[in-house]
Amino acid sequence: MHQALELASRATMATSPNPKVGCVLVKDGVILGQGWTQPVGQAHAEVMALRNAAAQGKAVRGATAYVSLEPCSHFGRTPPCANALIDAGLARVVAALGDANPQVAGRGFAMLRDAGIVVEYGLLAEQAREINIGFFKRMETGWPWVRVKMAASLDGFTALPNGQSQWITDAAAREDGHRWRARADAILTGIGTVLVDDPQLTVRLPDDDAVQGNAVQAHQPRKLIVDSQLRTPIDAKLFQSGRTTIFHALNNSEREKALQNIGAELQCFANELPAANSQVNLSEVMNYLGREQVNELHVEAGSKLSGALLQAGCVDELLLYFAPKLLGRGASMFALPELQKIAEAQSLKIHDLRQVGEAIRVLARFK
Ligand code: AOF
Ligand code: ZN
Repeated sequence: MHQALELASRATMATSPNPKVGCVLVKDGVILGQGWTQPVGQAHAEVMALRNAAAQGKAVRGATAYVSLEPCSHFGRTPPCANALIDAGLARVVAALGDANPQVAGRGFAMLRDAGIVVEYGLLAEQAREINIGFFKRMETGWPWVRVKMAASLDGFTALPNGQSQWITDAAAREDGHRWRARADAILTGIGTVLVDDPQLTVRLPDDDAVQGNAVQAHQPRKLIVDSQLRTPIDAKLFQSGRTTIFHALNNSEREKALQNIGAELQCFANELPAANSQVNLSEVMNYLGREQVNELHVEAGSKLSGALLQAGCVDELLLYFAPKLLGRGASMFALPELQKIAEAQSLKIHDLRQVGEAIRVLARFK
């Protein structure tokens, strides 16, 4: 199963919204074939493993399949993997965990059992879930897995009072940040950041990632901006490549047309009736992204949007880089309402803690 998980992590972002799965076929302690999920619409891991065994002339009848997810039971873009395993005459299937897709959940296992195959699951389930954490979140709740990234000084400031923020963290931490961008389906920012930083919101990684077969290089996440009053400049750098969607809360056909003319997609999700002071309804944004099959959403925004997402209960984890610098005064990380009691504080647990370059990297999740 460790090997199956390693194979799953070789699948590229092109599988999305389909989860990344790995499969190893074993008989008498010998690996007969292995495979991982291909780009969406193409073969799943189990089919790739069966093909791999066939290509080597290995007979898989009576073998065990170790799969990092329950084999699918449905005719989606591809036929059911459960059928392929049954037809190949496998004796046993060991899965890490069940599929959360309601079209599959439990049915893949049932199909295999009905065909007389021994089914077991639960092996390395937690690790298997981590690889597809966005897929599971979306299948279970309809919303993407939302990660908010922030870089700050050791005393918690993200910029100087005059707005300067480039660069608080060193190149190593910034490159690490790009790796997190690369594994997301979409990157979200706010109009404040667009106006101040004019970000490109692209993934930029050194070539060695492509060479090592991580293949994160090719994937550029979709770009998203929360811009209630449609203030995004049409010459903003982020329009230079990729697909951009602007969430707004204003009816202004002139601005709308100007932005659509340069290729931006617009979605009006106003909290009240669309007007000059309306705000974007962030829950509606999450519903929309779920419908758009965004599994993992990476947020790189300022304190206002990041704080608002926290307040709206949209955030699953914080990815924080603390550089060993003191700024004394400046912009805070999250705009949150003043509390009267410590007991009212939003409380998280540390999921991962390590040093990246000079910075301390904290991955914290809500309980
Ligand atoms: C598997 N093995 O490697 C993956 C699975 O549209 P389709 O046919 O590609 O099916 C997509 C669904 O299949 C997806 O939502 C998830 O439930 C499952 N993914 N299943 O047996 C795989 N990637
Ligand atoms: Zn399948």
